[in-house]
Amino acid sequence: MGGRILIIGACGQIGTELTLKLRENHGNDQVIASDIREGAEELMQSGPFELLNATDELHIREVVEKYEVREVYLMAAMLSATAEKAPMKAWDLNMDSLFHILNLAKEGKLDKIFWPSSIAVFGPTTPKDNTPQTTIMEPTTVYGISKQTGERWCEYFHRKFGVDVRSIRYPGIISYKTLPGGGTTDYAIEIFHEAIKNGEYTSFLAEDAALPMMYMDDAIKATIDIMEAPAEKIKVRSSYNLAAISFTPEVLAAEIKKHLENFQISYEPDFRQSIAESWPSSIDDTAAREDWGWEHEFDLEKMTTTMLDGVGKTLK
Ligand code: AKB
Repeated sequence: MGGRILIIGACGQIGTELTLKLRENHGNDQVIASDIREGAEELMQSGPFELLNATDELHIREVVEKYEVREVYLMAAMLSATAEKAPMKAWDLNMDSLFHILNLAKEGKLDKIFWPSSIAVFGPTTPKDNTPQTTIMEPTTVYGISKQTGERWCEYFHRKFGVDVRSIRYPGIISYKTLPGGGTTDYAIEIFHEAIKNGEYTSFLAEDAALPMMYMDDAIKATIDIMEAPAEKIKVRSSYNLAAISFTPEVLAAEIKKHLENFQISYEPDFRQSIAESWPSSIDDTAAREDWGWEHEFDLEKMTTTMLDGVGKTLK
């Protein structure tokens, strides 16, 4: 085994922190960052970087060969809100990139792949509370349809060709170092920036829109834990449910108010509200906990204090 790690989509919200953590764990020159655009200074300066379009199969192959890559984290994707505005572009990006990586692994050129799925694979007919690992999945968004299809292909490539692909269904990921782009759960990050800058926030989701969420450190830990687990422990080869905290905009605003007592929130739900309504409120992640020992660390209180502190420092 051995070989280097390639992150595709390294400059995005999760990609940035994942790359930095993997470089800390494996050594800077062992982890190749790539994206369609340049990213945070810390990421650009800490190790190798390649400008790479995730749909460009030939270029991906060249980069894999050039750096003797054996593991890929495919983090490039168009998220739920943006994908509704550019359905075909989202479909092409989300599916083509996955096929390029699955095929490389099928040819024996990669040992292991990480590909993120999302709570967006669920839909309005899915049980909303404590959504089981295996249940009705009728997603109504372009993003959700692409993630559900991707899950089926991952399982197929594993079963048919023995590809070691591992995946988790991310909830909304909350962080302050890199901003998210085009998701329905992004309000839970914007709210901190606006609370600190202006003392008020207008939420694009309704006050009672409960969604599963997770602090970034937990998401990174889950991603690395599932990749480091012995292959026989990974029993689900579509994608694992993963949970930490669930809350509504109203509950999050009340938590922020404990620290910023003059903070005001108002609500002007837009098209993202109907996306949120089609997703689960909370997730049952027993399979991830039992199979590969997943445990979260950040609850609502700890996430809120960490975000206020972190956003406060970045805005200084
Ligand atoms: C989004 O809101 O689109 C993403 C997700 C839940 O996958 N954050």
